[in-house]
Amino acid sequence: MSEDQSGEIRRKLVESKENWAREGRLLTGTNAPPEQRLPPGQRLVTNWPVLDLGVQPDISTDKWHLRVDGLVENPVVWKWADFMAQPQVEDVSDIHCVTAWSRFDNRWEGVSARHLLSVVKPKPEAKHIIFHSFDGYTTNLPLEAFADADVLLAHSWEGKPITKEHGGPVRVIVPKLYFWKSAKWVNRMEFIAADRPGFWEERGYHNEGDPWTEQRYS
Ligand SMILES: Nc1nc2c(c(=O)[nH]1)N[C@H]1C(S)=C(S)[C@@H](COP(=O)(O)O)O[C@H]1N2
Ligand SMILES: [Mo]
Repeated sequence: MSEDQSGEIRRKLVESKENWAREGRLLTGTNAPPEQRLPPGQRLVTNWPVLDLGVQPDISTDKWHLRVDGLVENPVVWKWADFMAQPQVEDVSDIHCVTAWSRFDNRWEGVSARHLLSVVKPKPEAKHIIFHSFDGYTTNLPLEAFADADVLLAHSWEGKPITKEHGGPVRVIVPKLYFWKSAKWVNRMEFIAADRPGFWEERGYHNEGDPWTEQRYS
């Protein structure tokens, strides 16, 4: 093959890869162009709106604890020091709120769902999780959805402790679902067999909440 020919092949290869990259082909999430990262009906914001029931519990780290119970082999109660002693991970993900705003590239730090599962060991009957929060909020999630690689119990956002208004000291982050599934001020995770709706799920929100298929309301 002449140098010209191989140069041409190479040029075409690079060109098609560049096109793929522009289209976000074979890619999901952070490498896709903005048009494709934004689920249907959402608009991009650069601020971070606050949404909750209007009560923002003031939980200092010395009062904070997380109980994980129900259908697990090893129930735990983690105080702050126990929680911080677990392996720490970082993950960058997008927020999609059912009120139609999305926020890209949030850098979270905390304990991964997978690590928590490896510690508490759900029993085979465990199929769902109810998250309970210090403000009385609840939300439900299939165990499978919690076990996703990008799910974590976060204590930091962009390198700083999550503020009280956004659910600090610890909130759940479930990037692939609408943000109401991400409990702020989490204090208990209850593993159960039969699904049970949480606060918003009881009030007309969709039970699953996938932004890509617009599972907003039931
Ligand atoms: N404990 C608790 N968690 C909660 C809520 C709440 O009222 N209480 N609201 C949910 C809803 S509807 C949304 S959109 C997000 C908002 O999180 P933010 O205020 O950090 O944007 O938190 C979710 N988690
Ligand atoms: Mo929400």
